[in-house]
Amino acid sequence: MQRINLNGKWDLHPANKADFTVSATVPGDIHSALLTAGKIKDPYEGTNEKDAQWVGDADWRLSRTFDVPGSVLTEKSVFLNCDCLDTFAEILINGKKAGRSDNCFLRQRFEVRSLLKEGTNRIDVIIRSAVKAAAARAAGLAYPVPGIKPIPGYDDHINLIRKVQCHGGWDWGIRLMVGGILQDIWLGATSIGRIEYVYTTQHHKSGVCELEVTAEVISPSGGKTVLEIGAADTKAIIPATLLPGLNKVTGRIFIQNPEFWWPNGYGKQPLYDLSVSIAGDKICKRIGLRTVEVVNEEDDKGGLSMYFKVNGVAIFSKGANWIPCDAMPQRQTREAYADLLTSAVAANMNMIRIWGGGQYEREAFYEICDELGLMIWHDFMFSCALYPATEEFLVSVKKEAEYQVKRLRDHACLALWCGNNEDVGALNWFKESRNSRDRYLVDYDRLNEGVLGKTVDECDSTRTFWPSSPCGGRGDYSDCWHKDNRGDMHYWSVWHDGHPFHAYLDIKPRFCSEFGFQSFPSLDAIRKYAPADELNVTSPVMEHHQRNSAGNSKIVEMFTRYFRVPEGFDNFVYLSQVQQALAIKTGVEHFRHLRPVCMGAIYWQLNDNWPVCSWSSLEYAGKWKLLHYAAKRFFAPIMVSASQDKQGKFEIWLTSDAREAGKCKVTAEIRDFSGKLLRKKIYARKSPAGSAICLESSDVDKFVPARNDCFLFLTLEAGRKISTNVHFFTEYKRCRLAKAKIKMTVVANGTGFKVTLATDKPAFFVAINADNIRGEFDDNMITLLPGKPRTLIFTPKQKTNLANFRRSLTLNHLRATYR
Ligand code: BMA
Repeated sequence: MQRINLNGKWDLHPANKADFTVSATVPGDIHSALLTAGKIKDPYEGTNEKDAQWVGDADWRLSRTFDVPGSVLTEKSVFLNCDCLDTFAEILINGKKAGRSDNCFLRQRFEVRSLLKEGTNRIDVIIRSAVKAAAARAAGLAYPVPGIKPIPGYDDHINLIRKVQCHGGWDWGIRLMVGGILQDIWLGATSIGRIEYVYTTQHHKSGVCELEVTAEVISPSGGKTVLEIGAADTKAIIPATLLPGLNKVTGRIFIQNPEFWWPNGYGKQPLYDLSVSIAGDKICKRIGLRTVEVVNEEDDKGGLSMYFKVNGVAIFSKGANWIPCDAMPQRQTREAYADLLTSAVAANMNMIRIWGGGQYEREAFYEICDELGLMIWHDFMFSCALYPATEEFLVSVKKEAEYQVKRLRDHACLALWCGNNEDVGALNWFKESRNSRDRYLVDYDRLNEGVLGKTVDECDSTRTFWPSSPCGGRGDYSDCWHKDNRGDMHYWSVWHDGHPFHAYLDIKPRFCSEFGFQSFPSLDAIRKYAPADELNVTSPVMEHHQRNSAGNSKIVEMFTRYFRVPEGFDNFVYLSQVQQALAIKTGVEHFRHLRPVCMGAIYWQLNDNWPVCSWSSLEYAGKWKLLHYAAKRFFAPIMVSASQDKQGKFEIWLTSDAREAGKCKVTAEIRDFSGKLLRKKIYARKSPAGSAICLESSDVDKFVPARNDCFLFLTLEAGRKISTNVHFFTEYKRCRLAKAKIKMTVVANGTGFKVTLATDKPAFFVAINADNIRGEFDDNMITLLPGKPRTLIFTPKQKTNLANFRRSLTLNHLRATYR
C-alpha cells in the first residue's frame, strides 16, 4: 500500500472570513494553535479560560497542499484516513466534497481517488462549532434529553453529540470546546485491499496457546492474496481469495509454552510481537497471553461478587480513575501518558478505570498499560446524562463501539467493557426522567444493551460487558448508588454528603470503583496560575480553579473536625493534601480488610487535565500529591494497618495480595507524644496468599490508657521488606503534639539526592517538597521518631544540581501548621 502522510504544518483560520491565518500542527487542536500564535492567552492561567470561549463558538478551516505522484492514481482505491476528527468536520479536496463526520470517537475513511490529480492538491477540513451543532440538535429533539450542566451559565447539550463529554467542563474541568484534526491523517492507495482491523482470540490449553487471528480487509475489486501471521518464531501462511467489499480472513498459530502476562504485582508482563500482513498491507502489535475473567456470582458473602481473575488467580484491583490527561489534546502525548502511568505503577496500582466522561485513549496509552501491567476497566464514553435513542444517534454509536472494540480488544491490559458512568443514577437526577422514567429507561436500554452490550457480545465475546458503573450487573436497572452488596459501587458520602472519614467503615462494597476527597495542588503549581495577591483560598482565581460548588468550604469544614485550623496559605495547602490522603487511606485500608468480600478499590481520581483543586492524587503535569505517596503504602502488596470505628472498636490487620504465603512480623508500639514507648506488642504470623487477617480486635479504651495522649506506630517485616503505619486514637486536634525540631541533611546520590531527616520529638505527616523541580521522593508524608532518622531519595525528572535542589526544598509537618 502506498501512503501519503498529511500530518505536519497546516494553515488555520476562521472558516468564514479569513481575518487571520496562523500555523497549526496536525495532529493537534485549534486552541493549541491559537495559543502558540498568541491569539489567546494561556487558558490555564488566572481566569483566562473565560476569554477563550469564543474559539468554541466559531467555525474553523484547516488547509494545506500536498503532492500526489502518478503511481498513486494508478491504484484502484485511494482513501483518506482520519483517526480522530473533533467533531463536526467537512472535508474538501481540491474544493470538492470528500466527506463529513460528526463523531470524534470514530476513525473515518473516505474514498477520494476521483478528487485527486497528479501533482499539487489541496485539502481543507472545516471544523464547525460543536457548541452550535449541539444547540441545533437540542432544538430538533422530539422531547428533552437532559444532561448535567457543569459550568454555570452554559448549557452545552454535549450529551447530544459524540464528543468528549468533559470538553464542556466538569466538576474538576475547564470548559474548552476544543476541536481539530486530533490524530493522524493520511492517504492510502491500494488495488488489492486495505486492512480495516486485525484482532485475535486466545485459546489456552495446557502448555500451548492457540492464537486465532482475524483480518478484516476491504478490497476494491477482489483478488488472490495470502494472510501471513508471525509471532514467537512461529509463522502461518494462509492463501485467501478476496471478494470486492469487506472480507474476513482467519488463520491460527500455536505458541508453545506461553509465558503469561500478569497485572502489576502478580508477575511479569511478557509481550509477543505479532505481525499480520495481507493484500500488501501490514499490522504489527504486541500481545500479552493471559486469561481474564470477571467473576459475578451470587454468594453467601451477601450479594453479587465482583472481581477479576487473571490466569485463574483472583486479583484485588487497586488503582484510580483516569480522565483525559490534558484539556488541550495536542499535549496528550506518549510522554505525558508514560509519566502518569509509571507513577500509577510506582504507587502499586494494578488497575486504571478509563472514565466515561473522557475518551477512548490513543494507542500509546494501551501499549504502556500492557507494558506496565495496568489492567483497564474501560467505560464507553457516556457519563452523568440521559442520551438520545434516535436512529441516527444509535447508528453512530454502533459504528463507534465496533470501531473501538475491534481496535482495542487485543490489548492484554483491557479487562472489562463498561457501558457508561453513572447513567443509571442519572435517571433520577432530572425532573424529566423522574416524571417519565419508563420512556428514558427504554431509551437507556436501547443504547446500553441494544447497542453497546450487543457490540461487545458480537465483537469481543471473551470479555465481560458491565452495563454501567456503578451497577448490579446485566439486567439490573436499579440505582446502585447506595447499595454496597451487588457489583460495583461509587461511594461519595465522604465528600459530597460531608460524612466523616469513618463512614467508610459502615459499608462493605464488593468493588468500590469511585470514592474521593479533594485537595489543593502544590504551592508551586498554584503559583503558576495565581499571582501572589491571589494566594488565598477565597480569592477569585483560587475559586475559579475549583469546579465543585462548595468544594473549598468542604475542605475547610473537614479541617475543623480533625485538625487545629492551619495558619497561612502554605499550611492550608499542605494540610488539604494530608487530609485527602487520610480520607482515602481510611477507605482503602478498610476495603482491603474486607477481602474477599471486597476485591477492588479504585479511587477518584488519578490525574487532572489542567491545574485545579480536585480529587486527583497526581496534579496537572504529574507531580505527586501526598495522597499518591500514601497510595504507594496503602496499595502495597503486603500491608499492616489499624482501623477504629465510631463505637471505639479498634483493630489491627495484616493484608496480603501475594500469590504465596509468607512469614510476617508486626510490631505495635504505643508511644506518647514525647516519643516515650508505653507499650509494645509483637505479632509473628504467617500471611496466607491473598488474605486479610485480624491481628488484634479490642475496645480502644482497653487498648490504650488515654486516647489523646498517645499514638500507635506499626512496623511490618515481611521477608526483607519493612513498612510502617501510624494510627491516632482520636482527632488530631485533641492531641497535644510536641513541637518537633527536624534536622535535614542533603547530599547528592548519583543523578538524584539523599535527604536525611532527624527529629527530637515525634513528628507526623512530615512532608518534603522540591519546589519547581520535577521528580519524586521514594517516600513522603512520613512519621519521624526521635533517634530514628529517615533517609528519603529524590529522583529528578529534569536536569538540576545539588545547590538548586537544596534551595528548592521545603518541609512541613502537622505540628508546624499552627502556633
Ligand atoms: C463521580 C465521577 C465524576 C465526578 C466525580 C466527582 O461520580 O463519575 O462525574 O467528577 O464523581 O464529583
